[in-house]
Amino acid sequence: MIRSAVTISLVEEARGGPFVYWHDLAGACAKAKHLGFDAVELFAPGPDAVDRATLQTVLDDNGLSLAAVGTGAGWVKHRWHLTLPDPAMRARARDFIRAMIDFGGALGAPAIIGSMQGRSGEGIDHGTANGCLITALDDLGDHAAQHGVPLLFEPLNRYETNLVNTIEAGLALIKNTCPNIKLLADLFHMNIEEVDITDALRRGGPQIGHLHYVDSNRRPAGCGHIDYAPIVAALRGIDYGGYASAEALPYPDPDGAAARTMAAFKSHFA
Ligand code: LER
Ligand code: MN
Repeated sequence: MIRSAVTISLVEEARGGPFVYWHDLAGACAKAKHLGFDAVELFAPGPDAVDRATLQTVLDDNGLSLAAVGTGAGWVKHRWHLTLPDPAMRARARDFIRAMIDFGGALGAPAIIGSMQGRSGEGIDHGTANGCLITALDDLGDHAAQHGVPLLFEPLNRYETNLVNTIEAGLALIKNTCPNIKLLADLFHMNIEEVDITDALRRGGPQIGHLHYVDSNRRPAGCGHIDYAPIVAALRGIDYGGYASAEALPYPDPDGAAARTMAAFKSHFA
């Protein structure tokens, strides 16, 4: 069964980014419950930004699960990522992600590596950057396994990274890592990079661990030009049983984005 999730950002520096609810964790969870979401995906400033017991209480009070936690605050707040030329800075990125894995893992949620994959170029060639990424994922994937959760790795479009842009490239990458890494299929990035989104999902098969459910223009599902029927069929075909998580712009506003997502979710996955 595919379950619904909606994003909440608590990161000031991410303002303007693709998150539905902003800043008010308890308020967002109450709204998510009211609309019938199964879970929330949290983009937090760091591992200590939200008290875990408080978060668990807010989730329990609203009958919600934690679908996943983002790690991109390491980049937007600190300018750390896993493929920086300086080994000390890469170590900071890895420590930050490890702590975010512990934060989410304690609540049964996987962490996402998206923008923290970084890029090659200034001071680091492509092969070296790729090697750094594999070494880090190997280590962090093993770490996530201690919590009984996978580590989610997200291919991003070409304007955000030059390392892993497609599901196929993601599959090639994780062949070289520990087996506890799953891929995150973000329909916004896939609409830019994939030749055929449904083929890519089928190729990903059991390695697809999470879905960013969003439209071509990064507005909520149904507000752009993605044709969802074949995508839904492809997800069913691979027995996808994870979340469809609305990582979308708050268009026309957070409440409207959440309501539009839930209406689309019901029409696609009911
Ligand atoms: C970034 O564009 C994105 O899609 C996020 O999920 C990455 O952390
Ligand atoms: Mn995404």
